[in-house]
Amino acid sequence: MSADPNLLTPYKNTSGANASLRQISEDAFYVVNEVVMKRLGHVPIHKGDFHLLPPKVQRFVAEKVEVMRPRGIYICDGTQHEADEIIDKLVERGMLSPLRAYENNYICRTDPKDVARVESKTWMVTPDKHQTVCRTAEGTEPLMGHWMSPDDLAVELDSRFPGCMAGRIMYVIPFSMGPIGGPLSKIGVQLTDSNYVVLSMRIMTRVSNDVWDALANNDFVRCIHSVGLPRPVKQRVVNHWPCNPERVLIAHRPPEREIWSFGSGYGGNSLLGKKCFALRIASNIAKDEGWMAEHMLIMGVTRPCGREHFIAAAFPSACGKTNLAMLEPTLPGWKVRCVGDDIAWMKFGEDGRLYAINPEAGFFGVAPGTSHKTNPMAVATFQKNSIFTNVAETADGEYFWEGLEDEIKDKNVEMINWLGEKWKIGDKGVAAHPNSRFAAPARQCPIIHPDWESPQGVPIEAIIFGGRRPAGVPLILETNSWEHGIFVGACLKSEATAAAEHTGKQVMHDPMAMRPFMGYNFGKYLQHWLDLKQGNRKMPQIYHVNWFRKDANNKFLWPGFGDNIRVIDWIIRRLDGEADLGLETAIGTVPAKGSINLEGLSDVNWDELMSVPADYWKEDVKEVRHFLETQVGPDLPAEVRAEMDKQEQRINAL
Ligand code: GTP
Ligand code: SPV
Ligand code: MN
Repeated sequence: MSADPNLLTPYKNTSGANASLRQISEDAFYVVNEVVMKRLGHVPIHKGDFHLLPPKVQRFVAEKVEVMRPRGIYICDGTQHEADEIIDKLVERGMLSPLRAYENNYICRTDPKDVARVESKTWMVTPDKHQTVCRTAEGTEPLMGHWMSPDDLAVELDSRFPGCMAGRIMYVIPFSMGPIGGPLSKIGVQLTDSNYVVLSMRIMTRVSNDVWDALANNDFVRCIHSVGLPRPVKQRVVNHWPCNPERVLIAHRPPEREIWSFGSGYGGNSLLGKKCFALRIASNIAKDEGWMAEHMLIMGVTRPCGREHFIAAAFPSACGKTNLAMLEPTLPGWKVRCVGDDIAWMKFGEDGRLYAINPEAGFFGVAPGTSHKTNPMAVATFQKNSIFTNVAETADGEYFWEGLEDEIKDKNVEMINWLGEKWKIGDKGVAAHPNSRFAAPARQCPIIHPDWESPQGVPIEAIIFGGRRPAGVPLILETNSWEHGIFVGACLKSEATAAAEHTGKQVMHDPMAMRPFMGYNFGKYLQHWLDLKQGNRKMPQIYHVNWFRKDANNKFLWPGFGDNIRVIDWIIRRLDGEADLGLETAIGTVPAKGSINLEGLSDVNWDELMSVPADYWKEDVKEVRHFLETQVGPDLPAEVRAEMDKQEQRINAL
């Protein structure tokens, strides 16, 4: 299929025509030039004043209106009034329904074909392939990054976007990642034809008219999203959830700071501030500007003595970030407060410390497994003003999912499961989809940190990597140096989860927990981490944890959740330099026997939990070498290669 030559394809060449357009009266408000008006055509503005938008936004909107041809434009202001109006409309239509047991909570079910991120259809578009992917070995498909050429993208976009909003409203969402106007914050404008996306973006990001003012001195990330089902609709719409699963495309143009998403309305595919912007595009900006955009939670931990420490932790999707970020300590006198549960933007300050902000404003958390027992703070957070997607609803107007069996009042209550079928506990099948989620405002979290919106961020002392490793990997280890920590992060692996389209439980590589979110060449990304160490900077100590080691009976060896504070306690005492805590091994320092506080826990098999089995690691180091040599190849930084060589020698000496 070739591109329609008559079609306006602004994505083809931003350095040409568009760039010159962008320069016209960049800072003059109230100017709408003729070109813009022509592109806008006679599409009515349903809400907001187009003339008050910054000219660069007017042009962005007008260009896309000309291509996508919506029946109207709705400029969002992020107010409660606006949300109420949209919610009323969606409830009337049957797309959302109120969960009567709570205040302002709603449930919705997607088309069952649209339930998770679609990694196979997510692309990074750069002129040179190796800006996106590493120079992998001959015949090796790159695992990190998925590249498409700009020419191929133009064809893909031309075959999807023209007329894709016909009969629908185009919502214009001004949003800030991070506190509006903050030194670490960035702005985005998302165009979408999904009102579910509008409501979710309002929870997950800061949507406000103030964003327009902050734009005066800043550029913005251009986010274009369509469910890909223009009216009149030719196929059957399931659950009032328009989508186009066969035609899904999520494409990023890092040099242009632009995102094009088509065909899906769910999660990271459509809430473009999250993975698309805050990780894939932001990691590119971060590389250019000397900071970091990472898939990490941020927590503040206060010890019984009153001292507080901030820690960031990178775990792959559905591996426990939200849970750790809101941990309720089982050790007396400890306090955890949440700064963020999924993404951290971090930059070194003048004082040499690494400062982190949570660019998001809400939690988009995995529902199954979340309960009063496992994560009481998340439960408290989503008692109001939240949206639940693909969970079950009880006849009492409550939510339900796997993991709530012990907490539900009436265990025989009739439910409608995520597929819209009648369901009861004990029936076959599941209540909720494994990747069903809640979207809840972060400010409602009872233990949200008082500084969670501090524009400067909080100072990070430790970075933790971790994944689901059923065998071989100890509960905790401390890496030997910044460089060794980067090597350990690069070797991160985990069992596949339901957050993406993978099936089965195979252990997969997920370097730095960023495999699905890498914005550029992974070797260059590792080099960027290495380059951050300079001058007076205090590099955070790097750790690796594994809450998921199993015994011969397939049972977790570690209780996890609130008891993870015991591991955090060990980390903090190590940071403090307390003596006799560590035992050096070939892969890093593990806790000396008895150095983790296990008071009140029965039957923890310390030796099995902490062991570093020689045969396992001899296999692992071979596999890791193969992985890094074939996947990263000549892009692997020499320092990381040296760490691999040293670790291999240590392991082979076992
Ligand atoms: P994303 O939002 O996809 O990035 O996931 P996440 O990393 O925030 O994962 P989350 O905290 O939502 O946890 C995912 C699943 O892991 C849930 O079902 C939790 O119940 C489970 N989980 C979290 N922490 C632990 C733990 O310490 N031990 C065990 N066994 N399971 C855990
Ligand atoms: C993840 O998969 O890591 C998530 C959910 O946080 S989504 O926003 O859908 O990517
Ligand atoms: Mn995540």
